[in-house]
Amino acid sequence: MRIDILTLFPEMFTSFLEGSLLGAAQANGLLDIRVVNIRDYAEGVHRQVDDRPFGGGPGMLLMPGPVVDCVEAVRKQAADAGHLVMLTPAGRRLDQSVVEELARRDRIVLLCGRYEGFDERIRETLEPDEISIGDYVLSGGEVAAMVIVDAVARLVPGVLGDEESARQDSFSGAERLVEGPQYTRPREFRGLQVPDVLLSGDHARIAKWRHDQALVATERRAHSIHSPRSIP
Ligand code: 6GU
Repeated sequence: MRIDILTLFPEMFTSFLEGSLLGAAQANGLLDIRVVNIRDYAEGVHRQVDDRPFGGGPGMLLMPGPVVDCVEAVRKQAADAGHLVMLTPAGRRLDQSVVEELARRDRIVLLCGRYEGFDERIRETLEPDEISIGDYVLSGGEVAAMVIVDAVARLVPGVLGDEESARQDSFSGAERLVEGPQYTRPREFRGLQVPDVLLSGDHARIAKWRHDQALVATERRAHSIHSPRSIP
């Protein structure tokens, strides 16, 4: 799978992409991830990429010229122009089913915004798939792009090594359950015991227990979302 990341802050991705999982997947040829500086497509001695909004208001907007030129040039680099994603808090909310949808593509192009947003004509010209990672405001799309790359990459066959691991994750499978509790050694920690069923060797009983626990954890989470703990 090829992923292009278009940003004004390419250095933010350096250590992220060198990390163990993504580093190995790129070395193996399972992933081809490229970071492109939008400023390389800006004109004039100042290489200007942003400007003040017409009509007034705070902050700066990304200008359509350099952004559209950059996206078009990068998409033309391969026969498959890829699926264009714009990172914006106004987009559809990312969840595991959106991640699975992105992971099925051969190429995605992630467009990161900074400042107060994008000139509207960028959307009108490029008609991107607009995605948000949640209802809060980030200073730019870079962190959101890293979230998408991390979540998508682990679904690409071969990247995790153990394909079963992605299949068993929280939010995977038809029921979209979160995982229940898990235990490793020691069998007793400060008087807390590992549940007997997990030591029984009865795989059917263990699978049923895990599913029941996942239902409990998912139900508890549904309640916690609607009644958050109060701030002291
Ligand atoms: Cl994709 N971008 C920004 N700037 N803020 C966000 C976001 C994206 N998703 C949630 N908040």
